[in-house]
Amino acid sequence: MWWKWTAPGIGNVTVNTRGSNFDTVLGVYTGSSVAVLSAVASNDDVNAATVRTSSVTFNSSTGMTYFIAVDGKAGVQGTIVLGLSFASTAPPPVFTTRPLTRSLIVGNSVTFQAVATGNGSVTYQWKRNGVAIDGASGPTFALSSAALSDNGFYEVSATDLNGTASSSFLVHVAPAGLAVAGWGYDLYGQASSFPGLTSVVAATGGYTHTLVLKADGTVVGCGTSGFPESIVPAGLSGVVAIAAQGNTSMALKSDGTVTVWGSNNYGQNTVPTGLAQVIAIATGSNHCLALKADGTVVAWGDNTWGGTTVPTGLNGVVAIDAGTDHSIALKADGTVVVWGQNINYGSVAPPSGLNGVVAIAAGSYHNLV
Ligand SMILES: [Ca+2]
Repeated sequence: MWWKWTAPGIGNVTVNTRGSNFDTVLGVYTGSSVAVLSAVASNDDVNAATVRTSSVTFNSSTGMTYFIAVDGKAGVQGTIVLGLSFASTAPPPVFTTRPLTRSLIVGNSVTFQAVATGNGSVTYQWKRNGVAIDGASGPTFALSSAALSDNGFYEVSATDLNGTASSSFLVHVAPAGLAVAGWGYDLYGQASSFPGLTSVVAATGGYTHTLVLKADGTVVGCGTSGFPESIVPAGLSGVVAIAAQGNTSMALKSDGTVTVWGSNNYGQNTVPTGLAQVIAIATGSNHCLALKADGTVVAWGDNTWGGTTVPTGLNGVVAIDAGTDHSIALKADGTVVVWGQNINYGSVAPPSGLNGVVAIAAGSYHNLV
């Protein structure tokens, strides 16, 4: 008896006659006709002493048609049960265009685009905060009139015959008409020098400086102009997120690249070569973190306490933050990973068994979830 089966991709294939009620012989072949078949694998008994059905395992090629022959040993006959399992060993789709983080004001519109190549056609699904968005199953996703409720962590998954790959990004939606007010330590004007700033979408501060992100993607630095951390690089535009701590300033651009300025006492202004596809940023006093769209984290700058030693294999990250010397990451599974521990101020390791976390925040030498 002959069957034929065409492999959907490269993978491990197992064919067996388990359940057949007689002593089988099994062979798998390729070829254009019966006259020119070449054997791929064959088997008589799974176990010669006890199991007289047959099983073979082989590696398939994409689109290859396999001819499967089952016979009775020495001419015996019976009922054939044929089983076939296929486990893809091919990589899932690869994103060639990833949607990246955007910052906008309520009522504005934005369209995100994903392009992935894979084995055959690729299907897409967009999610917000881990929940599939109804009807969002094409390569583009639009917020036609952004609302505060659209704030969140987004993912797009791309699925083909081999599997699924995901890419993530953030949407920051700010109310219209925001301005900034400050108070407190103001020796350098860091709490007061906001010269009529409007259309603000975010503000943050370090020791003695303040950064304000405007809806047009520009950044304003406040504080004494003699401090490099408050001097925004000329021409900086397209910014979607800002971070500041100590004497370090950081900006994430809509193209997924990062710009750092400030004291540079630990080389934190030197962004790693080729760093791209970043969706979120955080800075400690002297080190920097970047979360990439593929869920991995890149760190650089001061590593005195290991704050830039990202744990090997860390992935599935959805949020990052940094304390003075340490770094913290939240994973999609609700667990938290911390690295870089200042022994002068004690351990910042998460409590044993901590899970179900939805947000993180790093203090100078402590963490909150
Ligand atoms: Ca047999």
